[in-house]
Amino acid sequence: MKYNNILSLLILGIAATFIAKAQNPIIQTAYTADPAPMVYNDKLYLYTSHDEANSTWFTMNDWKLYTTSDMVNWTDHGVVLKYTDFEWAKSDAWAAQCIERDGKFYMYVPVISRENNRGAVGVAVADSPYGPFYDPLGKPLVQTEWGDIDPTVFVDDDGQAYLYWGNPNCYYVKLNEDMISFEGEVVKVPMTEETFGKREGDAQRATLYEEAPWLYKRNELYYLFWAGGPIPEHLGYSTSTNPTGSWKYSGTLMPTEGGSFTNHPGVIDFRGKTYLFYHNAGLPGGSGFTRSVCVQEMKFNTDGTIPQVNMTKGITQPLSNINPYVKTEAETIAWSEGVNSYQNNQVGVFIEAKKNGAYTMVRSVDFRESGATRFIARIGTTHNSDVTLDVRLDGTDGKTIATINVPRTGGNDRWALVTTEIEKVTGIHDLYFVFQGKAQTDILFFDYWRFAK
Ligand code: FUB
Repeated sequence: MKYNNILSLLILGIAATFIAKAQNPIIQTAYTADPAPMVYNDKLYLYTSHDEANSTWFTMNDWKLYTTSDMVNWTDHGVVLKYTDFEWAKSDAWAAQCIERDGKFYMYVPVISRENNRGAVGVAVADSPYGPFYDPLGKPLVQTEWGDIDPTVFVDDDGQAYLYWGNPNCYYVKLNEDMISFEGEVVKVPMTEETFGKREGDAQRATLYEEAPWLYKRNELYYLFWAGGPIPEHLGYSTSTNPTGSWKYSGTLMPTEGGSFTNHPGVIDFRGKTYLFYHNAGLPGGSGFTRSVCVQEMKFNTDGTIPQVNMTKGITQPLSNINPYVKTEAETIAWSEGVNSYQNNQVGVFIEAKKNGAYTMVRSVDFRESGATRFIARIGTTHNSDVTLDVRLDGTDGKTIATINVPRTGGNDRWALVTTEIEKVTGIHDLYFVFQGKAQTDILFFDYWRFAK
């Protein structure tokens, strides 16, 4: 990607429309980008890169993980890997992808190598999708002369694994079964009009391909999705009957929109549907350097081609309900405003209300006919009094079923478990946790909740 004219694109990003009352962007508690979905044991794991707040460049230090079972409520698992976990890396935790093989999890990441100040792709391994990940090589897995970013990994039905990556060129290698070494030479995909479509007026980048490849297979047809130029980027795709090509340019998947000058595809099948993940600048304060991940369902024509799609407000119907009688993390959220997520050694990931009236919403909570009569929350504040947590049904101004006066614990390393009796609640509701207090900022912190009968 050529990052000239950054200033004007930044302004474009800042001017991006905030998609109010929508499910997209799916994460509102941090800026996230470069979505990499993975399905494991009937759960969707979404690894993202992470734009630091107020960034005016790609200030990216770590990768985060979010999970869902219903495609609407997302649980924040915090940072699972940092560029500093690679001793040889000096910066730039850009777009990564994680994949499972034989019970181990392999995360392929691009970073800048301190050896030669150039991009390189590394790999980290874990026994669980949540980590901890470690660097088994102590050095890059692959490095060419230039542009080693945006790795995508895919294991075919015959067990052969492939790693594609690169900007402005697209490369691939066949990974060995150990997933941390490869066989043969790095191969450059022919950068031709036939493979990636034609770009006008840029001799250095004669095709539409820019970066962000994503390899996917459906009905024996292989798809290489990618971010296309010129910037601001769109999403395009190429298809092949073979995982190493030859690739045939097959069209635009998603035109340029959404206020970020980059985009980045991640495509996955989950519970009988196919989903397209991408990013835009849809959150307040959003720009090309403070991006947000979105998702929507994807359809295919009978011949395997894909109808072009625009960005939508996302998935509005959850695939299943939430059980209120087991502990749910406060960072399991369908939508929120004025709330950030953090993590510490005491409780792991938690959320903090940044302003009076901030709220989180959890979709489709099933109290069943038997109903709930008690609400329990682990919570705290640094303020003396007048800090409350309201639990409301079906809207920020819906019926209040519980009000908790939040105890002053003194810091987010100290917590109180609070229980309150409530009027019986039955049936299925969207739950709103509304945070109120007189302070200018940091109203309260919230770790988990549950109901009891
Ligand atoms: O997030 C940093 C870079 O922006 C990624 O590597 C590209 O794909 C683009 O999204």
